[in-house]
Amino acid sequence: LMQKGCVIWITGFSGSGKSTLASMLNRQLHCRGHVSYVLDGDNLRHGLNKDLSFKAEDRAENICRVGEVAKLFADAGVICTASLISPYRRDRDACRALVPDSMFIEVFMDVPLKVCEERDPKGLYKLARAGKIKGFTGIDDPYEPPMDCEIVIQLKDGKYQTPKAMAEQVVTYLEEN
Ligand code: GGZ
Repeated sequence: LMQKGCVIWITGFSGSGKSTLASMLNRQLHCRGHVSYVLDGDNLRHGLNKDLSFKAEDRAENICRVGEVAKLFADAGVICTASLISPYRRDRDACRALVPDSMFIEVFMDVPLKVCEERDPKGLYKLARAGKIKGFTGIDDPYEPPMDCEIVIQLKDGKYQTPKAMAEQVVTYLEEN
């Protein structure tokens, strides 16, 4: 019996743990015998989306293209996880509108900017604060958190949860719905 495909759309600040969750989720789904695939914003910007900048209209185009690709995967029966900052509500909602509502699962990485900035895994916040990167999400570009999403991933006692715990939260949602 073929599994039903869906789109798992992970949104949140740079450094909030989107890619970590996406790859652990991918692993857990594989282990359970599902076919899944990850579309990572940062990776795709080196290929499919390498012509796009970080200004609002290019982010919208970036998100729209990934939404279309995710839809194709979902149509093919794949559990497709997209991890992009996707800072604008309107762009995320446009992706949601591409598939039946029950096939779009929006996951919000609810990590305060301060925590992401302290982690700063690639040193990008530091560059943005120094004015060396312009239009960085959270510093001098907006982020609009989801108002009604399917899953919220939160800190535990002010600290990041383990990748395993975060992925299990999503798998549990998928099993229950
Ligand atoms: C936000 C930026 C920027 C600016 C470069 N703003 O944490 P990362 O480094 O590895 O991933 C981020 C990635 C964001 O790409 P997305 O395709 O997810 O963004 S969006 O959905 O908004 O289109 C970050 C890096 O690119 N990066 N410049 N100005 N993030």
